[in-house]
Amino acid sequence: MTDDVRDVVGVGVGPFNLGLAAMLDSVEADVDAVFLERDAEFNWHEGMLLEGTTLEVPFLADIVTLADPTSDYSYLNYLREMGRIYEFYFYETFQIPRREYNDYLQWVVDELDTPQFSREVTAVQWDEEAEHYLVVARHPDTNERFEYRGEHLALGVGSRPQLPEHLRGHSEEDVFHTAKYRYNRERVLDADSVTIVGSGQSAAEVFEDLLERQVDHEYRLDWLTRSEGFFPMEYSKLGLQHFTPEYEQYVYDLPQATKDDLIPNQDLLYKGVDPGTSADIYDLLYRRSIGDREPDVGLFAMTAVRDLASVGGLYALDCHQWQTREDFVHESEVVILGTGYDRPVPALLEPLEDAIHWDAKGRYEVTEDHRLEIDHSGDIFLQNAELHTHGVGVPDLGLGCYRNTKFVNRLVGYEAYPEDSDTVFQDFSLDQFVEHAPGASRNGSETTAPTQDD
Ligand SMILES: Cc1cc2nc3c(=O)[nH]c(=O)nc-3n(C[C@@H](O)[C@@H](O)[C@H](O)COP(=O)(O)OP(=O)(O)OC[C@H]3O[C@@H](n4cnc5c(N)ncnc54)[C@H](O)[C@@H]3O)c2cc1C
Repeated sequence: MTDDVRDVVGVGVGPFNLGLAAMLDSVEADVDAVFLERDAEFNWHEGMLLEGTTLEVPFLADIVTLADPTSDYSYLNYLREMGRIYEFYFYETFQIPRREYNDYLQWVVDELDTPQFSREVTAVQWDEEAEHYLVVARHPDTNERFEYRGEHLALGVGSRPQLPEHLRGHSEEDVFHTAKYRYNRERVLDADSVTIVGSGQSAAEVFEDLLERQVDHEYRLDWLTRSEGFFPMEYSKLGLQHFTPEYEQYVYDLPQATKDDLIPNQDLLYKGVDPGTSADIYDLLYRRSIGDREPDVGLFAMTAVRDLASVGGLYALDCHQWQTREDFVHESEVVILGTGYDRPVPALLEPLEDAIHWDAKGRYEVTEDHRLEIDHSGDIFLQNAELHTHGVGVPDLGLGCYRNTKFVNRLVGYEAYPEDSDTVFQDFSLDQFVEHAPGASRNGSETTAPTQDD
């Protein structure tokens, strides 16, 4: 093995791989790592960094605290270093501004020497003779080629804005994904009519932003969604326990067919509208309608947008109300698509295709500790690509530390960070419930409940 073979090469620098970089930096063991990012600098979903928006998880879900509250890379230490800890103390709010979370992550990037920017990874190969990965990258502007070698990989390329096929192919200034909203906002404010499609948090934030600005710009604003309503995402304390190691383990242990039925039906655990955003929108509409005024706004659910055609400077949305089975056309100058994100298998893995284990639906097979099943001795740690095997906690920022704990401990070969367990007040698996509840027993087995004779 030569000196230039790193222990781990990270692909992508989002919150999850940045967390891994920060957690590796703090362990006693000497781990040689590099993390490669395509963009020229760090930015977290820049197109949606809107004034007034907050993280959907408490600040404790920064990239290190749940694994190590004493870490130098914690959000609280960032505040201390910025001279803002007293200001935060009286802010008294767990959900921090998204702009500040971004600033915090940029601070961590500056503190570390393992992230490298303007490095787009184009291919990963396995060097059969040397038994390690060869990672090929290019500079996106100059096309200069770089090679990195690593015993292991951490794949953290995140997700991609999803534009339904039938809504593509129009002017990118007039019809675009919410991920591009901030870049296109000036053009939107000039329009006479704007329609937002979808009812997740991003769509709601764009709607709220445009509703606030409507008084100065006077466009017609409509919000359509295929969902049954503008429903909230789960925010009750017991409900949030679905984002824990225990629930993740429960899902992992289910048969794949059961997971495939379950996961698509759990959207409202993490994809609906934040109840606070929903209340803000409602209150704004209420104030706008004082004195019998009609806000120039429409909200309409249960409506699928089936097609989009450009007609004389406007877009005609071919709509279908699926419950009453009625069709209609809706015209709008700008259409903003809050149609979610997907996680395609990145092309950079093509050279490894034959060694990767795929399931019957062409998805990765994944180990319990979030590694790709592959015929090579080097591990590939999966960040946020294993929703189909581990469930809804996978994209959640609060579970990033737990996943990275597993990766770090495996890399260093000892328990550098504790692997949390027993984190919930409820049971998800029957085995656990039977173990905890004296009155419960599996059919056919003896109850352990105390009897009157005991
Ligand atoms: C607008 C928005 C808000 C969200 N808010 C929350 C929230 O409040 N709470 C929560 O729990 N979750 C939230 N999420 C979900 C959460 O999963 C993401 O916020 C999080 O960014 C995912 O982190 P990641 O590291 O997987 O990927 P990303 O943050 O997407 O980062 C991946 C990085 O990889 C880079 N990359 C991709 N391909 C390559 C390549 N070939 N070579 C080099 N680099 C590459 C990309 O440029 C990118 O910088 C939100 C998601 C969105 C879209």
